[in-house]
Amino acid sequence: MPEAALHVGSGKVRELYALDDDRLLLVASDRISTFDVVLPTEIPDKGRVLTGLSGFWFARTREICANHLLSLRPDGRSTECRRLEMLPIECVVRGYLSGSGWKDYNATGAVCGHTLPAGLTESAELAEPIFTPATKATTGHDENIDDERAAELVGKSLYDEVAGVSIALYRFAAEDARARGIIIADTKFEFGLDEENRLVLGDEALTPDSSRFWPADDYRPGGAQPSFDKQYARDYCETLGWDKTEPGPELPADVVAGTRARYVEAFERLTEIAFDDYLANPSVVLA
Ligand code: PZK
Repeated sequence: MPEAALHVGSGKVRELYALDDDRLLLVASDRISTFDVVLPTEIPDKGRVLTGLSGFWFARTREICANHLLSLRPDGRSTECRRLEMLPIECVVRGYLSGSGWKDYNATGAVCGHTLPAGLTESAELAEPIFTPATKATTGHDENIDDERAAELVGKSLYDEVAGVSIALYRFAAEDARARGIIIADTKFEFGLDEENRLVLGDEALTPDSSRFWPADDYRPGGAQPSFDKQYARDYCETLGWDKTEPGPELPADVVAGTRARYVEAFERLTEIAFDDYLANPSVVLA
């Protein structure tokens, strides 16, 4: 826990502290959620993998959009960042039909007002990525909204800017990841405004917790895809007959080790940096 810092928020697996008026500390824990439930067993270094990946993408996308990252702490799991005025929408980009996008398409033929061709199968790649904003639900699940509603929430010109920047960030990362054997099926960005009202990318970005990562070798449209990082834990949970309500089950050591290895593998494939080098000096991802 950081010294002399006020706790200002909690995510399911992350904590946020105020360092001073202008700076926050975002700390990624090793907690893992499956089926929306945080499990009692941690995955060692998961928070470091996610923090390192987020820093890696922030460093590589600065020309597309400014971001809130100031520095990575030597612990590898804590990000010092600029305090922003966060926008009240979740900026989701989908390159593939999965999750709530697949559900909405099945029910209506459209996702957030994007009418898609008939006959698409689950996990199909879309001809072009689509921007599918959602509201930040205070409880439960975020709700998909159309672009008219999202534009009401942030204003038309800012809406057009976040939509364009979100698509550009996704295209950049998805192309890079695909060349390294990982499909980023979709991803969620959170933006804020700085003191000069400039658009700044915040939160974590392009991690397996804010995105769906799929192993490209196993990609078979027509059904759900395995998760690059969480599949061992999900498969184990499915063997238990657990009803997916709190409390979640403990994970056995082999499932923990297998899951940790997948997180580290995602980090090393995407960054081309040895994870041990990151542990020795987290700033290596920013070079
Ligand atoms: C901010 N969250 C969500 C994330 C949590 C909560 N740079 C920023 N400036 C101001 N506010 C935020 C950020 C960021 N990032 C993000 N809530 C506020 C959140 C992680 C852990 F507890």
